[in-house]
Amino acid sequence: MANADQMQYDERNIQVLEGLEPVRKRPGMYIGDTDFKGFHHLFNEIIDNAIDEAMAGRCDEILVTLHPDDVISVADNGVGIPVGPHPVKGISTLEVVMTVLHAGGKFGEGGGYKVSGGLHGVGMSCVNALSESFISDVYRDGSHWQMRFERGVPTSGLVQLEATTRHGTTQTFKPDRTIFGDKIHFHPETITGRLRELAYLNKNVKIIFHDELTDETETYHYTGGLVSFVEKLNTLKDPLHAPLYVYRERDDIQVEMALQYNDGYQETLFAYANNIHTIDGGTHVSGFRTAMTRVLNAYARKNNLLKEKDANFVGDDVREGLTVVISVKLPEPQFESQTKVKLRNMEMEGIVNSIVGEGLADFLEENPGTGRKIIDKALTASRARSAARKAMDLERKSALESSTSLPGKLADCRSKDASACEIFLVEGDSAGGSAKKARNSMFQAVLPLRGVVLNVERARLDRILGNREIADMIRAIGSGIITGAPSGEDEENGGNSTFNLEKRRYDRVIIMTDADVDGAHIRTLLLTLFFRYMQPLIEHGHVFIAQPPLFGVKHGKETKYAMTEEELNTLVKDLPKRGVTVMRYKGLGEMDADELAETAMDPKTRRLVRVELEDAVKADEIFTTLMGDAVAPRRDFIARYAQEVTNLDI
Ligand code: 0RA
Repeated sequence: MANADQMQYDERNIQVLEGLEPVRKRPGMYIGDTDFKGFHHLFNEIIDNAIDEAMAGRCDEILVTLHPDDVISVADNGVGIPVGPHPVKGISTLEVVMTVLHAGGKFGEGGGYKVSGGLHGVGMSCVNALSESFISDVYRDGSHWQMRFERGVPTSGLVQLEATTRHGTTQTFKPDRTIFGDKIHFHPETITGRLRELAYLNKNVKIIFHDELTDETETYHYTGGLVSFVEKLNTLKDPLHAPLYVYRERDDIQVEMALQYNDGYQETLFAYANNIHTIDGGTHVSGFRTAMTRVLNAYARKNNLLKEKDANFVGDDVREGLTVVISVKLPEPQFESQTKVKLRNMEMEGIVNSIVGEGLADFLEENPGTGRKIIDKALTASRARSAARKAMDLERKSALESSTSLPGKLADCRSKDASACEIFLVEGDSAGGSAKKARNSMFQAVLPLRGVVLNVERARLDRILGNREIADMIRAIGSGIITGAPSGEDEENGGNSTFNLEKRRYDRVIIMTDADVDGAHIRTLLLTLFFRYMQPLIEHGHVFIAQPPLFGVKHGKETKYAMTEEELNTLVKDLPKRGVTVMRYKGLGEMDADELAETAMDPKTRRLVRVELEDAVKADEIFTTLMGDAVAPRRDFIARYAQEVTNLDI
């Protein structure tokens, strides 16, 4: 028999279900998708809440445990989610937090947090709604409290367990298989990547990750904070000076920045707002850029390093070889949208500009040697840039001469509908010849590339544009290249990017190289070009890698293909017996047109891998390792990841 308490409880269950129903009906609206990303978004939400507690200065240790069966828990040593009755709802505050959908705003206004990770802030209730089980353990007010849920619905009341002096919150959950299917699993490296990033951004918190499946434990705690982050990013580069660190608070806003120039040409910039990686930049980034250009110009003029006749530095001049991490924390962050991660708060532009400007000016005054080095670097960059501009004007001029400007070696497709077309970048003229025979010329274009592609990581723009193969690719693809701000804040900043995704002449750019070491090398060089100069092409999923096989096994009229020795062995075993011929293709050129079409080009049968920019930090590291000046790390890397390098799908 149900007592009065349980009856009331049933009614509440129905209310909870109705409240969280939109989340279960349209999970994508809340967490982006129900694939790998959305699955990990659940974890991000829960860890962000623990980090919020750390940002409020109430927690300094977080333990993340990955249990078997995709159960994960996040334990913090903060004050614990309040369990007392909620002033408005009557039920416990914990239950409110876990079952009531909050419209963006962070729970606990006033007494709650100053700042919080707003973008992920769909709330713990969303994660709860999308979890087949969720257990909240709270340690506060002298007791251990616990409440359990299934798919957002409480399956227990708030239970008071043993007495304890401990304080904090442990959230344990398992994503709902009926929402996410049974193919996705927590990926430890995705989780630890985020934990490492959070530890760099919040130096006061120690984050421990324990993987019960491997019984491995990893601790992330960087007392150097952003300085450690920048040093890490520059590990394989040659820095010109010790990092510059700036931290200041103004009103309720915290601005933190570390930067260090190296002797390379690339800019590496990571910007965060409330711990969210703002890939597309925003007001904090443009404030930073304005400060850099303004202060370096003023310093160079004052010290007569820029002469009267010299023009001022522009933004691009002070970017070469700059590695910088900017992290701002503010009470009400506004982001452009869920997909475009760009900070919008207008006040941040001026605040970052002024704080970074002061910090940089002080640093230059105190370190004149470093100041001189940085200005020298900007001067060299500025000169190289005007040479590049000339080369580019020529390039652009010829590109404007419409069809005649398409490279001579390009076998273009007949369709002019870019959304239906694809281009194969093929290693070598002979493979190019086979590809031309194998293609469907209606929508497939072929551009053969001769020799080894130029390593853009080690060349300046003028040389890059002067390289025939690269210029041909740029003209064939049609969308131009990024020459200025790489992270989307061009509009605000008058950047001089000549990239326009809409102008691409093909929907898919397919890299097709031999399945051997040289092929892997050329593929990596091409990926470097796309990563550094056409990144939106990768971001929007337009870059692919063809997967031509290494082996063919002929059995009667039928041919089957294998990518590896292992696959070959299985294949041969599967077709046990007589009349089996094994062919080993030394290169694409050895395949006949039919074979090439079937394995690498015909959309009905080919294998293609889409290139993804999953983790920008890792990608940056890989490209630096593989393509930069330092030889030893590259050798180590290749030796360590020989398998992945040949199958590099970053
Ligand atoms: C609301 C108010 C207070 C703390 C929290 C929520 C809180 C939330 C989470 C989520 C994960 N760990 C957490 N720890 C705390 C402050 C209440 C007070 O001042 O006592």
